[in-house]
Amino acid sequence: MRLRSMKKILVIGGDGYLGWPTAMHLSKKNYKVHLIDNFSKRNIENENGIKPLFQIETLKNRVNAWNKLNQKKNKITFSFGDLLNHRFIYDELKKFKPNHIIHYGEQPSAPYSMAGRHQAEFTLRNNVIGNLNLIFGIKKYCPNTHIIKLGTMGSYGTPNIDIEEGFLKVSHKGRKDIMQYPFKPHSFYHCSKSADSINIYFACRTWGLRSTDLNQGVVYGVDTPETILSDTFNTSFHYDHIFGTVINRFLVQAAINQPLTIYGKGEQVRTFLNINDTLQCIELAIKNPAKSGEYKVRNQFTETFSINEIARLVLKAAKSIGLNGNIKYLKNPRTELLKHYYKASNKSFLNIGLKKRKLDVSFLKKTILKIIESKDLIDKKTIKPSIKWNNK
Ligand code: USQ
Repeated sequence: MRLRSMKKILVIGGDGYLGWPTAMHLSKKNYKVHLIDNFSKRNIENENGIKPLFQIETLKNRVNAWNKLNQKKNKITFSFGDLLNHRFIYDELKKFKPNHIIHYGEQPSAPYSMAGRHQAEFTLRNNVIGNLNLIFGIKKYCPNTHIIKLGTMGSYGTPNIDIEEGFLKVSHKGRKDIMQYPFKPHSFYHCSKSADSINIYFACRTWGLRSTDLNQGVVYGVDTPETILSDTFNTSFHYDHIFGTVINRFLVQAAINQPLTIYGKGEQVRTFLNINDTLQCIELAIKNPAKSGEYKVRNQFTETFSINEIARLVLKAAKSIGLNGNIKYLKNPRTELLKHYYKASNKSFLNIGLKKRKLDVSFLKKTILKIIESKDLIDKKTIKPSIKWNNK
């Protein structure tokens, strides 16, 4: 494969839980991949005394090891820098001129964004202004580049009507229009993602940029075909109360015979997908890009569950390998609807060929067994939620 014909992909947030597996996956598929990261997630880990479960190498070491293993011309490259520094991202775009940008480079934790004014401000500034600098850079240096932006299902919240993909047909006082789907975010983090969606849609309408906004559900899982090649390629798997997402937390809790921490009554419903389906969706989004001036929204999830349903599946898996498995219902630290209607569409990805992986007991069992191998590294102190949405 000649470099000249190879599509170039910029992955922003290449050090993260999804960014690093995406980088390896696309490099394997013969895309030329360049990463950038500001390591802000590692700073938040240090600030809060938390770390991912499996040992992770520095990004430089991972990139070097990957390039050595592959011995290919299309080596992954990496630049350290911050989207808040607009000159940095302008330079990167000017030099690399990507065909597609996959933008994961945002503060991803809802609880962190709710910890206080400083954390909310950091989240909004880092995410919204970083994204703004990126779209200004694209306009100036590579206006034909396709931006694949990681959004969130949490921007829609839990409305009492069906969730469509980005837009809603509205009929009001005898007139009709198609509007951006109303936002009812779950946290300041989700507010930052909603603001990004408004800004990107505006830039597509006004400057003719092209973007796919991927409203992703809650991701779970540890392994991808590339991370399992060597411990050096591990990704940042969290189980703590800040970065750990619910299924990953339950798996770790089950592995150490701790009760699963259900917030409230567990009747809240969310959408979910396996980390390998994130990779599949990214590739589908690359192969089916938005056109110039188009702002496309795809809801990125495969299944819908209540938290109780998730807990029941994890318990079944835990019990099948002789673990105790039990549940603790905690007073919900978040402000969220406890019981609600929920029906979300994901037709957009199904129409372009998404093959759904199912969350099943055998997958959960396998993951618990893997976690048990590293159970001495689990810091139990970081599991209990201590951040409240409203500490009145
Ligand atoms: N939950 C529990 N027990 C726990 C942790 C969470 O019952 O120990 C419940 C929460 O109350 C919430 C649900 O599980 O109702 C999901 O919480 P989460 O922490 O797994 O996910 P969330 O904070 O919404 O954020 C995560 C990612 C975020 C992504 C989002 C997709 O951190 O980056 O955007 O999932 S979504 O949830 O669809 O908005």
